[in-house]
Amino acid sequence: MNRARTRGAIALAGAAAIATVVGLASSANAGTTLGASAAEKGRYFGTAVAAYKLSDATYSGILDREFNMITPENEMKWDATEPSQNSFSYGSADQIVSHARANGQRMRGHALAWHSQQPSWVQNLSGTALRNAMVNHVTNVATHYKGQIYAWDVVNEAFADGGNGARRDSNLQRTGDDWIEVAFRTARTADPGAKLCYNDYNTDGVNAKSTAVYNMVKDFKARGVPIDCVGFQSHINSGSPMPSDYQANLQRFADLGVDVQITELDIQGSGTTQANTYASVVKACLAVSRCTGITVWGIRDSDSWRSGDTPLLFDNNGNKKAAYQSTLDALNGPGGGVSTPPTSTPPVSTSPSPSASASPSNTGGGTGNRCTASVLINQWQGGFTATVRVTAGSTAINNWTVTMALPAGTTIVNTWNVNRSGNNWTNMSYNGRVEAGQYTEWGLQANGTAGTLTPTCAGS
Ligand code: G2I
Repeated sequence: MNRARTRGAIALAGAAAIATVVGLASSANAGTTLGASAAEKGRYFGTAVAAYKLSDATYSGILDREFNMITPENEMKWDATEPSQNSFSYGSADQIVSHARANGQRMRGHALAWHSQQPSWVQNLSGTALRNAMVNHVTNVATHYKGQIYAWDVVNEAFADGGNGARRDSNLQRTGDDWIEVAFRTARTADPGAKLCYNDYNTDGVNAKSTAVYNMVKDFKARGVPIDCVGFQSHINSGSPMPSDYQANLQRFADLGVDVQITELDIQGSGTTQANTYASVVKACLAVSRCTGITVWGIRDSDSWRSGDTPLLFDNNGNKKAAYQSTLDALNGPGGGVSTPPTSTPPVSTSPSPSASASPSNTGGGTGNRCTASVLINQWQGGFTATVRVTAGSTAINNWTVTMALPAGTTIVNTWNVNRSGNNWTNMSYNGRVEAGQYTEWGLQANGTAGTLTPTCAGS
């Protein structure tokens, strides 16, 4: 039953050693882009993307150079994906997903159920009809993108501002308090491989609203409602400055057993002040081992929903700002050890739900020199993920190579926590060290049929 908890405990046991390796790697080999530097810390660095801007060469040039996670800014919202009831339109969102696939970027899905940006037919529904429409929407959209989403914002902004920690009034809320857990359960069934997140704003420090979210997450964990992560939007400005307990707040959520992510970061300002705040946010994430990544809400200041605040990392011409450099420096700085490196958090490995454990279609394994490798396959129509576990023998190893061939006709979409050379898969800088009897995991996503995979492991 407590598969996720057991894995977490084992991973924690090796955390000190992994952190040491990360520290050495980062000083010797500092990244030169946001994505690469975050990856060296076992994290991602993402941005919101608008499909219609992908044809802008400056925009996509920066996107593909710097970012390894993409959130569609508007294209996966309800008004975009189901403009009329039960008639789905995925054109713009698919364009972004194809771009991500072609450029080795992963996807955060945003957002399945939200009071805002609902098509007018939804705004006009209530009661059971609305509840059923929501379930149908979540099922269809999550199924369409099954296997292609690292994490979904399943429910967005469901709590009210102000001091009482209440739910936000909305048509969805009026269908009953359980609408949130119904959305999460529905999403888990549709895509057992995606991490399922609750996402909100003004929850970046310890306050009545974030505590209400905290209590909901705690309750969900206690009752087995499938939730894997909490997103903190972090729209920081003069009216909503970075709270002094930002890191402590991330940590208290992480301590509930969920990943935390900074999902829509932008910081009003300019020059050194803005640069310092960006660095503080990055350092806070690096200090929380379950903070798996940071997404900024746009690329250039001119791309921002609040362009007048000049809140992003690149100016209107696509030049790097001081905030870019401070962000990169913070990513390359000390700290950032991870117990389970998040780029290694494969879509299928930590899902605690019963449906996830039912989904692997086969398992294989092999014994080798100083380590063993086993693989868990999650196959769906047309594609699969393979999560490979490398377990050290009776002595610790510092490097490993898994040999594993994929069947002809398969094409790799994405890999995490691993370097590949043909059929040889070797450790990254941060996950080569595996203590005696402990394990690390890496994975891949591919098109085609996995069949039976037979990994063998060699450690040194
Ligand atoms: O408001 C900032 C963000 C807060 N958290 C949830 C995010 O989803 C939200 O993103 C923003 C987008 O950045 C805006 O681009 O959400 C807004 C809508 O709530 C987006 O604005 C909308 C405009 O209001 C529409 O008029 C426009 O048609 O963008 C649409 C597409 O360009």
